[in-house]
Amino acid sequence: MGFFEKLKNGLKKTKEYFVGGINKLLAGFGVVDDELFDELEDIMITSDFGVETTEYILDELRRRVKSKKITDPMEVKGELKDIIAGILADGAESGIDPESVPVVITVIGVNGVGKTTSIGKLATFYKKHGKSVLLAAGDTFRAAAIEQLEVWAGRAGVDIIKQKEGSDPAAVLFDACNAAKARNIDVLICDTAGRLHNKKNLMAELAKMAKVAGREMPDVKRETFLVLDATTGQNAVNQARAFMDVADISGIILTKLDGSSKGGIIVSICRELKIPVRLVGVGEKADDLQPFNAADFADALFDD
Ligand SMILES: Nc1nc2c(ncn2[C@@H]2O[C@H](COP(=O)(O)OP(=O)(O)OP(=O)(O)O)[C@@H](O)[C@H]2O)c(=O)[nH]1
Ligand SMILES: [Mg+2]
Repeated sequence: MGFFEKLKNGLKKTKEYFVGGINKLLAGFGVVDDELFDELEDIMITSDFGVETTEYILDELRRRVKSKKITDPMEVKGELKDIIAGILADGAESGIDPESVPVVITVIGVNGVGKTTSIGKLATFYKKHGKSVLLAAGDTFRAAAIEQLEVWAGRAGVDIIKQKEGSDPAAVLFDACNAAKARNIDVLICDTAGRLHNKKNLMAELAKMAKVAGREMPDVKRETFLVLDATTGQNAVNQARAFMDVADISGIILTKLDGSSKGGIIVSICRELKIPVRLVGVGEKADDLQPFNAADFADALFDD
């Protein structure tokens, strides 16, 4: 399956629910009136666009309908797609450039959102582009977390630096940085624990890890990717706000789009958080993580 087909396939549930709903709605309306906008609003809210973003989009849509004198409901869809594509394209530095190395990436996020899986996929992605990759088992909270990362390292054919369960994540990262330097590694990716810390502990732990990376690899680009689970809807936006207080987030990985019919959340994220979406997860396998591209995404969403 090609890149675009895979994305379309990953967005199947959202396409059925959101775009399918809109198609049905527009086909049933003879005119563009307030009732049509009310129904559109319902579909967008239940697709997790969020209240604020839904209002913004519908205001813009009303403005365009008026200025372009649109009377055919079917024309509304094209305008809607255009507005959504515009919001998705607004995030600076979205996507990911595999040639932008060396880089140290720390992956953060709450329990079960898909951090470890995304790290495995990212390792596969860089490996495919000919880059050398090293993983750091920074989730030392559970032994199973270290083993899970080892399995992904094996799949991707990359090495992993680990310590025993309960060790200091910053110490694991310290080892990993030194191994990366000694082996001339292009991409070092560090896992973190997803347990719900209190904010103060989380902030201290992440700050300590950032300090280690900054000290050990001062000339290397550093990224912090926040992983959000698309199936959690607006909750994902709230999680992001909490993490923005404790870490300097350079991008978002939005996972499990394939498992959600409410993919509208990505529009809400792009508009409300002002953090670029870098990658999207569209399945559980190693090649089910795609660099985010706004135009492709809008096409895949609206394409029949
Ligand atoms: N369908 C689908 N499942 C995914 C995707 N990304 C991750 N998952 C699944 O989500 C579950 C949790 O993934 P993990 O990678 O273990 O999540 P985590 O954030 O590391 O979890 P903790 O370490 O417990 O905090 C696993 O069953 C993954 O297979 C995705 O894009 N699509
Ligand atoms: Mg994990």
